[in-house]
Amino acid sequence: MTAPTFTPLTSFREYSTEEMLARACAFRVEMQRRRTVRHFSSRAVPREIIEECLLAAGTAPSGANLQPWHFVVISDAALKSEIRVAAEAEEYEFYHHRAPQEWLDALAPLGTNEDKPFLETAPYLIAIFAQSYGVLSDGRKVKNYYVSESVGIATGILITALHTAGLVTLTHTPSPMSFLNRICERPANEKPFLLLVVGYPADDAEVPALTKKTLADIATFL
Ligand code: IYR
Repeated sequence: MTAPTFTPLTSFREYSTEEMLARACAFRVEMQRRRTVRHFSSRAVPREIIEECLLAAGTAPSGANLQPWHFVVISDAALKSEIRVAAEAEEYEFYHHRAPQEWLDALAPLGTNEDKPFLETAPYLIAIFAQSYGVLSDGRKVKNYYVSESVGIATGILITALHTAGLVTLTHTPSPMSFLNRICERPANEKPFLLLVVGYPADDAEVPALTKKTLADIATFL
């Protein structure tokens, strides 16, 4: 057992109520500009931007601070093609056989199908892995806690960081995704969580006309 060590909280900043409201409002407006994009440009993005966003994602709270995530950043054209081929094979099965009609109906407003050209066009694919358990150097397994909550929060911060930096993303979830372990050479304790497509939008990019729920729909104050 490791005893806790505490240090003073020096990073906290207090704002006036007006400043707080202005900041919260500015952030809300900024996030309302975020759209999931499926039409990507092949324009290059400097790697340092991705590195900064990954460092932001790594600040996420996690169960027992075990940080049960791993991000594989793929820019290699041959690997992206391999991922496209594998993902499209799964997606074909999904759209033509596996998906129940109810699911296809729910997806209809998004206009998605089994074609995933963006997996080759976008400059980066970030494969996000959730470590179901940790492995010590002597091979012993260590339990991780609240893995999907932790990785989900880290992914949310990553998406927010990339949007704030001026890029667009697509949260892509081919199912099943175990081909990502093989292609990314990740060990058995890591489960693919999702594949984030990252880059600039194509010049003629379009997005589906969607609305978000109202505050009254998503929140209750007691
Ligand atoms: N994985 C498929 C289907 C899909 C499922 C959901 I839920 C979405 O929000 C979007 C797509 C695909 O990527 O096309």
